[in-house]
Amino acid sequence: MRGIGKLRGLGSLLSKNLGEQPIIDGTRGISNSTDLKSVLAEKIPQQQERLKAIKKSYGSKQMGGVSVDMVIGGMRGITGLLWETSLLDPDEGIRFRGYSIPELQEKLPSAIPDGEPLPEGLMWLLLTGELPNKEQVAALSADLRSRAALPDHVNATLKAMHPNTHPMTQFSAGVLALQPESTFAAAYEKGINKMQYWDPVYEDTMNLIAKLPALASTIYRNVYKGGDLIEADPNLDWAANLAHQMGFQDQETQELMRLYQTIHTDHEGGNVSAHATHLVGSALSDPYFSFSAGLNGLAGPLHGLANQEVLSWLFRVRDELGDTPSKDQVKDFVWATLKSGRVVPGYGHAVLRKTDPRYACQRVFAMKHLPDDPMFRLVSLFYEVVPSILQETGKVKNPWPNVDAHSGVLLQYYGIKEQNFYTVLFGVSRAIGVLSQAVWSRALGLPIERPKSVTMDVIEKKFSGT
Ligand code: AMX
Repeated sequence: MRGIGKLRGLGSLLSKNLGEQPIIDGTRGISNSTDLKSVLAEKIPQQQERLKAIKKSYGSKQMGGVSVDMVIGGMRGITGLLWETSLLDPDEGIRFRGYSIPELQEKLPSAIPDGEPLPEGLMWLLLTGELPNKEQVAALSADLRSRAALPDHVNATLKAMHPNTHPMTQFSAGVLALQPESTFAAAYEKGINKMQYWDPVYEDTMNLIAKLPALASTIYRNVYKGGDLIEADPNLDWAANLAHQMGFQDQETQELMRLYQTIHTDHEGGNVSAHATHLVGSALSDPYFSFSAGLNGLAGPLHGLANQEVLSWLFRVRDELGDTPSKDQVKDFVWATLKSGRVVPGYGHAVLRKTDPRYACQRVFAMKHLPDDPMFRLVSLFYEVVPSILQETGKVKNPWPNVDAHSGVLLQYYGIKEQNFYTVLFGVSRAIGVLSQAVWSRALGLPIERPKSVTMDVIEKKFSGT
């Protein structure tokens, strides 16, 4: 219960600073109820009071200055978002509600003894700040299953698209095709009180996340398997059903999918997919609109598409140098990539300054299940070679691998060979993080985003002394 202990600590620290006005962190006590929505409903008023007290007491305090470099440089280093579900430490990596990935692998319920965590467990944690027990995870799994069916018109929409349409374009369009089902949009039209926004956003979040395995697997089966769809298995959990509906029935692939779907959920609020979802949601666009916007950002090669790029790149290495290239050959290949003005995909990060723990846990999985796979060996060889080369360039701030440097090789090993599809799998997972935050964004009444922009003229006039 470390994360919760941490939050408790923050609560008491804040109350001390505020004198008689205690700030309640809302995560005190562990709920035994298996009904996620009622656990959440209990916590929301406390968190609303907490935010009000923070605004009142600290609203005028400064959290760091903004330099011209920050304004021009994609807002790097500016703290400008509230994001409750996870926090990224540059050296340590991601923590979900205070818990690291290895801690979650130990503490979250799994489908098989000593197995990988179930993403439903992480979803419960992200939404409530509480580590769930087995019964709570089972109840959430069942709730998602009950909402999972995809309306027929969605597949008809997908099929009407040009056959060359990238799976990510189809995925985003499929999410938009579901938008007429939005409970939030309907409630807003009827004039819902803003204190109640979180409730229909929660319903949309549950419905949309529940349907993503069916949507993603429909795209997969349409594009690569002749449109022969597979029904969901009522005995399987959310991630295993995704693998199952794609056509992968063996337990090890389903375990990989559970791990994959857990680790890609959330990476605090400033990354492109999270921020795009948050920004669009701040206009009170419903979760279908806002998550689709997040997916469009995830589709960029500097963000989620990097997992596809990594694999294409590894294949080029293998085609040119064979299965077992020497270190020197790999070094030359990396330098050639850099000299041609391209990035080394899967390496670098805007915030992280160490090997991504999401890379590290996939490496552990590979060492356990596929230690002798030639592609895994190649990935390991790159891990030995790339960081020092990127350091040598003198400009790359983080020479270490990120999550995307590893995932493709694991998927390949289990027969999911279509790399154009990989970012869809990333997107399915990302929904859990960004939509859990969307529930809290509406519960906390966060306002429409509207940062100030300036022209070059303004900067020159301000600082040139003219
Ligand atoms: N290969 C080559 N050059 C790189 C590099 C890499 N992997 N990572 C950074 N650089 C370069 C930048 O392009 C930039 O060059 P420039 O000054 O000539 O424009 C310079 O190093 C400084 O960049 P930075 O501050 O270290 O990184 P950033 O915050 O601007 O960008 C990121 C971060 C992830 C976009 C970048 O590292 C990159 O392009 N990596 C490869 C693509 C990738 O793996 N993306 C996935 C990231 C994780 C995710 O979102 N899924």
